[in-house]
Amino acid sequence: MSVVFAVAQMGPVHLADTKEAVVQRLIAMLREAHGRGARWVTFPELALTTFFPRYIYDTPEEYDAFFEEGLPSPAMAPLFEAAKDLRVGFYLGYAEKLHEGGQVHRYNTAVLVGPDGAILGKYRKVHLPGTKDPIGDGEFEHLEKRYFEVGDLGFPVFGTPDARMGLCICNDRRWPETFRVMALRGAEVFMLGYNTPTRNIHHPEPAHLREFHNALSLQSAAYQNGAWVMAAAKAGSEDGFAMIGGSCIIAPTGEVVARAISEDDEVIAHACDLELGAYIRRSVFDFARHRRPEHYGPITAQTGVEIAD
Ligand code: CDV
Repeated sequence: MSVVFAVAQMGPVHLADTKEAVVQRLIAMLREAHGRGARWVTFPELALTTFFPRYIYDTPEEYDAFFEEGLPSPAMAPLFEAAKDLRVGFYLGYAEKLHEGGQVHRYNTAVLVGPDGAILGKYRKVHLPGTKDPIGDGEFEHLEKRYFEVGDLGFPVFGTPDARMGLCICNDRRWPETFRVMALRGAEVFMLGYNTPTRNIHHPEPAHLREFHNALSLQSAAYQNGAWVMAAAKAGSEDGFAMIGGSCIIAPTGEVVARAISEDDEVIAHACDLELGAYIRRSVFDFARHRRPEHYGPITAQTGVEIAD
């Protein structure tokens, strides 16, 4: 069965841009994707605002404007309505704030909404990169550990009439555990958004490696799990801070079948044959026949390296 999936890459969102204007850009891309036959669209991580963890804020009064409360939040509502009208499902990354158990929680979240407008579920980012406190020696920070809690929903997979879909966010794609857990839950399609600065603040490396590691992580995830990958970047220079593009759709063979060529708003789409993944999961990556979990203990028992001898 073939299903058309689209990935909607975003160009920069500047600090001065309003959420209303950003949502209109998302709706324009949703319409384009629908015009190209898409049933599902993947939008980027933290799609409604600039990538604010690069900045230092000290109080919720300073950073709460980047967060959304309720689903849909007032800012997102026009996108939800347009998608329901067009009968297109979507993945959307956003900063989530909620009150639970008398406490306020903030997560880096993605929601999956079905073509009928039903909220199928959420994912909250597990692998938060960067630091809690500013490093202070670069031209920007990466303070996700300051603004977000570690996600508490694991790596969920949602069944839909079109495919079983697993969600993750940005840095999660560098960790193979992310995809294997979703694959063991029967994911046939992985959806993810990302904001990846062109410069690595932790150690200097050539800029081309950022694109290479993005593609390497995604292509291996697709192949090793026999799943399609939908990866949506927020790209280009946000108020002078450059981020990679390279949004792509990857087949379960690990081959890139569509790739954005710009660092702007750009829709790519592909008719994805789900049988291609099923074939790989019946052969070389038939987990039930070939996996050896009795030898995988350290993966869940340890965080860092432990040397016994
Ligand atoms: N938003 C991210 O998670 N960005 C990370 C950067 C900081 C390395 C990424 O993995 O692309």
